[in-house]
Order: sequence, then structure tokens, then C-alpha cells
Amino acid sequence: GNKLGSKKERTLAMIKPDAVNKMGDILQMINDANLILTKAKMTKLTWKQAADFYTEHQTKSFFNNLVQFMTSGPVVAMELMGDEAVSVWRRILGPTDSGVARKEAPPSLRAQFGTDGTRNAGHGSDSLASAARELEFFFPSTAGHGPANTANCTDC
Ligand code: RTP
Ligand code: MG
Repeated sequence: GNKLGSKKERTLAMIKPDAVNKMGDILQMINDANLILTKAKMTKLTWKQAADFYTEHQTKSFFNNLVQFMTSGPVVAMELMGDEAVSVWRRILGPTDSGVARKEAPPSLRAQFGTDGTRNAGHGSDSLASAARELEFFFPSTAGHGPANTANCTDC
């Protein structure tokens, strides 16, 4: 339920190409954390799309490897909703580097399903502002084709 003092948030979670075949386990983790899956989309990012999504990292040494990895196969983007969804999902992910995650947070998603500092199984928005931008990236509010998303609509 919606406890007093709780903060309902939405965040953008993405399953990276190396963990798309672990969606069953990952949906279980989402469920166990009391997060609700409100939108989902499987897509193969183009080089430009991946570079735009990670534009804040364009000057980093790992940028090219990151974009190469993110375009190596399909990803699954999800909107998750729940109390403090941004930080809850980041906690489920664990540390950025999957090697570090296996030492510091063995049950985390990156510990279980990732490989190293780049191939790390999942992404999560790092703030409410990032979540707004990243949700609009994958689920544009102006989307004109196909049925409207009314999955989370209570009065329609
Ligand atoms: P993300 O944005 O994907 O949720 O990951 P994050 O916040 O934990 O880490 P961030 O610093 O934003 O890095 C974005 C992604 O770039 C890859 N990376 N590779 N040294 C490296 O080789 C390196 N550092 C970062 C990872 O895929 C990381 O998730
Ligand atoms: Mg990040």
C-alpha cells in the first residue's frame, strides 16, 4: 500500500544485451522489491540511439566500448513504479562493475548476470531528472502508432 511518507516514483530500467535471456529472473527481482512494471519495450538500439542515450559519457574512454556493447543485441526497456523506485532499482542493480558487485553485493542483478565493468547486465536512471529524460527516450508521450498504453490507467 501507499504508506504515509512514501515517495511514489517512476524510473527507467533497462536490461542490457547480455541479460535479456534472464528476463524471468529479473521480473522476479522486480516483483520481490514491490516495484510495478508499467511499460516494457524490447528493441535493438542503433549506434546513434545508444550514443544519444549515453551522451553524458561521450568524452569518457569507455564510450566506444559502451556503445558497441549496447548495440550488440536487443535490450528491454521498462518503466518501473513504486516507493523510491529510482534508488530501489539502483540497489537491485548493485555496483557498476559486475566484478565489484560479486564481492560487495552477491545477490544483485549485476553480480548474478553481468561480466565486468562494461558488460554489466542492467541500467537504472540515477535521478528523477534522468528518469524523466530516459522514460521519454524509450516511451515518447507523442507516440502515434499502435494502441495507447492504458495498462496503468484507472479511469479509462
Ligand atoms: P548505468 O548508467 O548503465 O545505469 O550505469 P552506472 O550509472 O552504474 O554507471 P555509469 O558511470 O553511468 O556508466 C554507464 C555505463 O558505462 C559502462 N562503463 N564502462 N570503465 C569502464 O569500462 C566502464 N565504466 C562504465 C557500464 O556499462 C556502465 O553501466
Ligand atoms: Mg549511469
